[in-house]
Amino acid sequence: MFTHLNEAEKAVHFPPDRRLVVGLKPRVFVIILVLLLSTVGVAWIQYLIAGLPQDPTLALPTEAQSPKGFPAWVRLSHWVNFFFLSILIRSGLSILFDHPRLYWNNDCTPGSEWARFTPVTVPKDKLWTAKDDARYISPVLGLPGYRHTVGIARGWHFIHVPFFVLNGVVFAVLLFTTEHWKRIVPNSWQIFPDAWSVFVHYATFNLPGEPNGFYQYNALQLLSYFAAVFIMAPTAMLSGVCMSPAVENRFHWLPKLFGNRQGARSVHFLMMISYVGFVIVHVTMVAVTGLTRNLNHITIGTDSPTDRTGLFIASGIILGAIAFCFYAHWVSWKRPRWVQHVEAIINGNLWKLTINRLKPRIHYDKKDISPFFWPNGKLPVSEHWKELAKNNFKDFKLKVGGLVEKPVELSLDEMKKLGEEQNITMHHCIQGWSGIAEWGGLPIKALADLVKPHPNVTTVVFYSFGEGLYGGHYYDTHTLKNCLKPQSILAWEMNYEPLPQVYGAPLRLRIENQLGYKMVKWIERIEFTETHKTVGKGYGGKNEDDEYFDLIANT
Ligand SMILES: Nc1nc2c(c(=O)[nH]1)N[C@H]1C(S)=C(S)[C@@H](COP(=O)(O)O)O[C@H]1N2
Ligand SMILES: [Mo]
Repeated sequence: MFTHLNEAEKAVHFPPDRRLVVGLKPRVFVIILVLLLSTVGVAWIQYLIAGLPQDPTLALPTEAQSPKGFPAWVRLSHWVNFFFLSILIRSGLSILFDHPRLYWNNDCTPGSEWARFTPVTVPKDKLWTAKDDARYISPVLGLPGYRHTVGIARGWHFIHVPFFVLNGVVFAVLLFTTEHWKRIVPNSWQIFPDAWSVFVHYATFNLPGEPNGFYQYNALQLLSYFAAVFIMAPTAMLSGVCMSPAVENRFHWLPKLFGNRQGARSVHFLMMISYVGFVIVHVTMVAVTGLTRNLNHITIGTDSPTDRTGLFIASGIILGAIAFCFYAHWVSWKRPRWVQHVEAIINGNLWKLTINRLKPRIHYDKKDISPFFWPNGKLPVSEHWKELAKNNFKDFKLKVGGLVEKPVELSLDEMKKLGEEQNITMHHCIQGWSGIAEWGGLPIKALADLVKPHPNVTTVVFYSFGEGLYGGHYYDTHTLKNCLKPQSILAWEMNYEPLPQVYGAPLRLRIENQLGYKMVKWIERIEFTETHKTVGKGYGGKNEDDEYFDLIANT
């Protein structure tokens, strides 16, 4: 299947070290222990001292309840949700493993993570880039799995997000326009003590009476369904949105709901874990409380305890979803451009109307500057760059040309005379890490004013001295519009010092609403053009060409 990959690609995707290690900070174990003690522990104490509480399920009416049963829209959205959720979780895992560490702090300093999924301790004595840090995940768990497949994984994730949200919204609307909301929304405080009593039963292995789900759920079940629909899903959606650089830059207060941007990423992960936990318990309960009847409820909407139709249909749906997983792998490896294009068609258009219009704002000041900043990309091997570096780039001349009235070549000193802007901003890498730094340099607007692009120019190409992950010149493109937004600069300064080589000397790009891979480092020359389609392979950048990163920034 992988014969079409070249050696460099195989080396990245199938590294020799494929260990999967889960490391948690000791305080995480303490929290888990406290959670267990305050629930299961207390349930046992109550059971041993006061005996089993009365089973509230016995007091529930068994039939003739209204609303009852499972209308077609409930059944349909349930299975649609199952399908989307499985794709979102599996592609999310692939994304997570591209930066296998979770933090509550914005700087992502190695060692400060509360959870890690890598055995690697970041070496201090050599350059260890964020891409070096990416881990392997089995394709059984991840979509597409393997290592450093974040571009394709994001494709799958984002293609399904709008439909997952839409399915949820349609479900919620129908729930409240019919009376079915009463089935999963608590309407009396009594539900909480009742749910606790049911929980004491389960926790002490005394199965409570089982109401027929066609008419009633027990109190704990009702609360779990409520949480899955009205707490976990919205929290997952909100924390997902908060990871967008454009959203963090414009609506800084939103990620703050989760502490900060990395808090949002951690919560997003915790929602995934909650869903996995929910699905395990849910499926187990469906199986042990009358599989055949339960599956008739949720597939054909009847209450027959013997008819096998539901069982067959549900098995068919699950097999279909598994078959789709195989198909998705085939697409991921044989037709990755499809994923990239479909994502661009769906999300590109959505984003064009929404977050691509946002302008970044400044929120950070000196005290927020990160003590650590993950580097990414390989230092240029070009002799020309090395020569220039020896002399601190005194002989460097930035070439600016293309469809402009007045092409120029500028030294760093000449650029400094044109103007300087200093901004403290947050960097968002597509892999998941972030960092806050000060960047000083020339607003691209000043450069555009100088060279005067033709009226038909829409795109600016930034060529690097450096190479891409799989070789070949690194470059990326931006819309002229993005280049003219506030804080779009060519930076020669980082944290009030000359830009270090690792971080892109002599010049690097800062276009704040974009992800890190669009911020070309070691810039050699700039070209104003009508389209990105004639540059490189034509997808808008080295990562878009070779790693199938999102095309949406250029729409
Ligand atoms: N020339 C070049 N520029 C590059 C890259 C690269 O590999 N080569 N990597 C990009 C990525 S993926 C990120 S996240 C940022 C990292 O910038 P930093 O090293 O300052 O953190 O640089 C971007 N610019
Ligand atoms: Mo990145």
